[in-house]
Amino acid sequence: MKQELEAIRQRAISELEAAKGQQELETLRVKYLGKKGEVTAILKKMGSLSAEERPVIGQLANEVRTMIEDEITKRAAELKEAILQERLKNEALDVTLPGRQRPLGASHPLSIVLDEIKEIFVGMGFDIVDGPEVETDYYNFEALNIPKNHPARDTQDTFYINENILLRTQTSPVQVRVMEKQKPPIRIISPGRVYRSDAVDATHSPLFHQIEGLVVAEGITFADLKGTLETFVKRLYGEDSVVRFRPHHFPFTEPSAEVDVQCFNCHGEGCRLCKGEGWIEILGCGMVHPKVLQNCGIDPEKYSGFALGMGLERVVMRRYNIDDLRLFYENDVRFLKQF
Ligand code: 2NM
Repeated sequence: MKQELEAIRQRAISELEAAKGQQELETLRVKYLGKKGEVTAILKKMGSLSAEERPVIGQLANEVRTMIEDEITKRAAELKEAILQERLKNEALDVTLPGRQRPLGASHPLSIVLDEIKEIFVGMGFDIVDGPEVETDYYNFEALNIPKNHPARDTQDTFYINENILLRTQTSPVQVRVMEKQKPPIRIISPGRVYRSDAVDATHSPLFHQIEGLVVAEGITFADLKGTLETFVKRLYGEDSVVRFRPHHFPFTEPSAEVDVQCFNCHGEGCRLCKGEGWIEILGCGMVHPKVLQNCGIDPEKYSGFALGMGLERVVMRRYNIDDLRLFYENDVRFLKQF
């Protein structure tokens, strides 16, 4: 029995040393110290021993058991430490490494100037509204007094989805939708993307941005239009700006005008910037045509209004001296970083 115990001790120790996980340790514990374990079996057989042998073997068996228990505890701690060390190695952080750069974005020049324009109109009590970019023929043309066969509907200039559905060529359809829904007084601007079937060059793009404005209430006159636009232009280009109204024609306004600001580069002398004109055209406007009001369910006998429209790209190009509008859409960071 003594030899048996010695053999068990040897085997247990070498097996425990080879154990590679907590699960294996548990299996070995059961194998040697469990109810049906090898050491337990020896203890059970002690009844057959002589009175002299019993305490000797008993003591030895207890020693072996204690030894195996201690060895299991020791191996368990070692394995835990090994796992920890392995994790520390794998998850090591080199705190001396430089941080990863997260490049900070910036507002697009179109957004910078659009925000400024919105701010000016909001300051005058206008609401900002938007609407669909895919429109019906009715909202984009018919309601705006542009009947079938009007040159403004030229298929060359307009992207048609089908005969009745198209990409809006102006943001006026948004204003028609507001007039249909909302009773005057109405004071809104509608900035957004518009589409024309133009070939791309330095000054043309099939997608560009417009800001249109609309005021409808009782007693609105051309004087309100002039005052509002003069205020707008002076806030955008400086209080000393000189503004000029020129008669023009639009199907949806009557009378209509174009607004020029005196060239801030040459003060009217004529230079490269204003192409020798002395004036720079910045927007179109007019009194909303009675037919348009009527189309939207507003009584033109009771209400009147004015409207305006301007292209955002042109304003921004002038502001930053940008000579090619394609730069706005290419998203080249070397361009975008400059604003
Ligand atoms: C312009 C010029 C003049 C305009 C008209 C309307 C509406 F919906 F009230 F009829 N919205 N925008 C308008 C008037 C647009 O763009 C150069």
